[in-house]
Amino acid sequence: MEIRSIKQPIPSDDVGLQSLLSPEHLPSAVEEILATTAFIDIHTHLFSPAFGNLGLWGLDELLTYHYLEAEFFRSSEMSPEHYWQLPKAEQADAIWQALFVENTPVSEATRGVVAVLNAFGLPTRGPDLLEARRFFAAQDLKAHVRHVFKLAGISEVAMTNDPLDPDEAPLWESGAEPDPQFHPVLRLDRILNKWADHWRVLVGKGYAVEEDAGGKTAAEVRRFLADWQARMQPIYMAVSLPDTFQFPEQSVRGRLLAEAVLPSCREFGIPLSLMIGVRYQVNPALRLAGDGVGRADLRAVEHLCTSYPGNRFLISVLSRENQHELCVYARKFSNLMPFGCWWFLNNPSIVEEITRERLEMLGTSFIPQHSDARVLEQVIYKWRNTRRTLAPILANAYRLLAGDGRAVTRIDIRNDITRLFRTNFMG
Ligand code: RAT
Ligand code: ZN
Repeated sequence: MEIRSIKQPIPSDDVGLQSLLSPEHLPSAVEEILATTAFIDIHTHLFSPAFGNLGLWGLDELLTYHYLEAEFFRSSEMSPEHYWQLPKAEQADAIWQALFVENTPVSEATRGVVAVLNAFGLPTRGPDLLEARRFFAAQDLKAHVRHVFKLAGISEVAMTNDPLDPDEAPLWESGAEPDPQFHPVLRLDRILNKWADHWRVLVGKGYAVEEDAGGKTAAEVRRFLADWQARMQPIYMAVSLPDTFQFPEQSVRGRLLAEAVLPSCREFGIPLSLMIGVRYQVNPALRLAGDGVGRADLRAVEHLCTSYPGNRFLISVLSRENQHELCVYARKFSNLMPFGCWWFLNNPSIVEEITRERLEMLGTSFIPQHSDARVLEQVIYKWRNTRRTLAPILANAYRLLAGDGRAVTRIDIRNDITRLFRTNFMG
């Protein structure tokens, strides 16, 4: 994987780094090392500036994040039908009014907006958004990206790039400029989950595929993936999957996974990311905010890891109830890398529970978090919250270890944090 690695030479004669830390110094040492290690954000919906309007940033996008839209309809009389007809700035105003003026923004997603405003020194409780809008309108995007990444403590992010997205594909086809801070990820949702709506698009692009995925379809999808591999140079392939996901399965998805996607990932030497447990469109009136969660049958993961030892799997499960099973499977299969506390799980109480469980069961062999940011500035609050939640968990793990007879040094902590937030992903 072509990821820049931050080499932080550790001076072997530095007494401060090598000395054993006493329990009272652990919290501050962990906090400091978390704050000074640049993380890799392995799953976002952000785009590099070369993708133009596809990349969301700024105040109106922050306020109309679908996590906030779901909360808005609980605190406003406005119907979804009315809301969707409004221009974006008016949607943002309505959300600000309902969730930030008429109510105290204590939820995770609302606090996030407050934290972003605060990071830029903007008012967090004003009756209107004039000053904030003026601030964002004055930013030069490229410089703003660098500033935001610095504030978030990240060196690079993974994008989500679906080659069948009609808005995005033409940009790749005309040669999107690579950006070392934004890594492409080949997203397969349209191919694997919505084949009936998209197989004709492949036919239109010259691939001899069939509706029932018969005939030469698997070979042709492999050819399609190879062409996109060459065009995008993705660092992994990815798909989100329903709570009902089964594998193996007599279905188009089962067949395309087994005969096209898995062999292609092996051929290109890249992992496959599976995000399992979405109940799609439980309330379609809410659009992007209308998906729910369901417990999945992780025997599908067991089968994948057993039957495809030559593939590497990055796996995130959306249901809280699936988290322990995922850790058990990770203990069985070294080609499985659990990652992130995804979407409805990205709240401090649940992140804490899942991270403690993973540390206890897997040591440092997992990836604690990704941001899933859809709007650039969200990485500021999401990574800030991750660091804040993880610091006491890690410090406590080291305190327990010291109690059992082994104190740690700053070098140990730095190695662990680098492994968790960088090298576990680089493979
Ligand atoms: O967290 C989210 O924003 C979800 O809407 C999904 O995008 C999910 O993260 C996904 O990548 O499918
Ligand atoms: Zn996502």
